[in-house]
Amino acid sequence: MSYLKSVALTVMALTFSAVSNANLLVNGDFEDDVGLTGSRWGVYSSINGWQTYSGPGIEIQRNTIVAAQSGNQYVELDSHTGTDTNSVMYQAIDSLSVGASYELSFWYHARTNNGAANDNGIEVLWGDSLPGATVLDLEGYSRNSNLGWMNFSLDLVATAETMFLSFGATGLDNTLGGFIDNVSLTAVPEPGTLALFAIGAAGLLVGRRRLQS
Ligand SMILES: [Ca+2]
Ligand SMILES: [Ca+2]
Ligand SMILES: [Ca+2]
Repeated sequence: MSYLKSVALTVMALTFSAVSNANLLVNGDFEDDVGLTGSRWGVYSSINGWQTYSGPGIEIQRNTIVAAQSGNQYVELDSHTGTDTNSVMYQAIDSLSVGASYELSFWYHARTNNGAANDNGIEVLWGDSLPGATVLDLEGYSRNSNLGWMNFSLDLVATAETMFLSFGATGLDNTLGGFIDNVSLTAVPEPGTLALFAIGAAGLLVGRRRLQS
């Protein structure tokens, strides 16, 4: 492959990835400053991009129990203060295309060895109003299975321009639960968009070939 041809393909690949991979979530990595330093943790009614829907709040841990999957901070939703410690947090996402698919990706880590009692349960909810419907329910994971951080992804369809994505702790309310980190929501390119990119790529290649001949 000629140098120019490979540059053209690289530019197209980068353009395509910029179009399809932009994270639509605010603070999906939970790295925005909440005033934590060192290996500290705190519970917040809201953090940038995310609000508490129920329970005592969003617990941010800064490399406290495990190293973050990405950056320094991650979230535990079996939070701290009160008796019903399992919390739900949500983010509203605007300007979506009704009927379009979006890929949700996030990382999960079990904290305790009590998976049998669903101590580390995390559920994902999605809907055009709160609390939305459960679209994924992680149950039964134990830390002593040594699975570490696990990536989960699923396709979600927008049924309105504004959708609500929520994460909630489930199972034992005991301040110890599943961790989540590095959450992203990205548009899944429609077949028509892919076809346009393919036509564009073919056109560029033909153009190069003509210049070379
Ligand atoms: Ca993070
Ligand atoms: Ca906690
Ligand atoms: Ca728990």
